[in-house]
Amino acid sequence: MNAREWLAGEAATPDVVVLGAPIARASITPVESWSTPPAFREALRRFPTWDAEQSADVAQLRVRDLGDVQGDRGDTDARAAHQRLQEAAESAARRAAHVVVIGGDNSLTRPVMQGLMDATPGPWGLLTLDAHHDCRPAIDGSRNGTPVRELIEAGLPGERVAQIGIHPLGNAQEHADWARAQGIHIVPLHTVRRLGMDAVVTSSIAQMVARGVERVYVDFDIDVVDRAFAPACPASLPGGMQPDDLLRAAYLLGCDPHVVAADLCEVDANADVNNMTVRLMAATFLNFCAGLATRSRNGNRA
Ligand SMILES: [Mn+2]
Repeated sequence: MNAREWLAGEAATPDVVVLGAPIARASITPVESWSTPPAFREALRRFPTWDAEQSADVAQLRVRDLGDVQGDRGDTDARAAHQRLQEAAESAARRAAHVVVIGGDNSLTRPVMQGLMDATPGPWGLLTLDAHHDCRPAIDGSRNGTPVRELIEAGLPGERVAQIGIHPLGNAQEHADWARAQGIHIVPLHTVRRLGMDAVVTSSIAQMVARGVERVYVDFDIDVVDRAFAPACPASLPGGMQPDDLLRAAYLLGCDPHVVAADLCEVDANADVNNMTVRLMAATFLNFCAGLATRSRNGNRA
């Protein structure tokens, strides 16, 4: 069985549900990221369910793909699609302990996390793997550069946000200053390189837990990865994260009992080169799921 066949299984009581979010209208750069959820599913055909390094088989997880939420291609902006996504995320959270959303542009993070928080109120934290702070002010509504600011302004305490992989040339100073002033735990790329991904994931989660976080939502913005490996991300940069570090982070976060949900975003499959970005996205998802499978094998279901 390949990973595509696994995802097509129709578990009645799933451990993890998957939702596609084919949206693109909120992207600051015009993109066709509505094309990515189907390309992501196809890319899974290239992978087995077995992860030899972790000795984990994602097929041990009961999965249910709920399909794609209606996107925003027929709309003039993303507002209606964001509302649909928020409702879909809320109802997905009632079906399974874990929810994974496949974007779509990064504006999805705000409505999806809000839907999950509506379903399960409590002290949530947000951990991003992203070259950018996504702390632009939402003057023109929700965009792919605004979700972290919107969530904080809606009440998520900044000290319950951690950002791994911030790129030195990825952000305006005013947005970085705003992020710092909110108390966001910021881990720049050079710190990832100096300390290693295991150390920064462990310390980021520990920081959030020390600040009262019980449930962690992870935003995997694939543009955290070096542009040479992520050409389909409109805002990926040279000098970015190495793919193996992203994959390691995905596995570690899947293993962590605080982590309950994730999104993978910012890939425009129609702009990809030799499927390399979409396959990286698929591998990130599989590493996250291998972590979830390891967690349940260890009897540590969150
Ligand atoms: Mn982003």
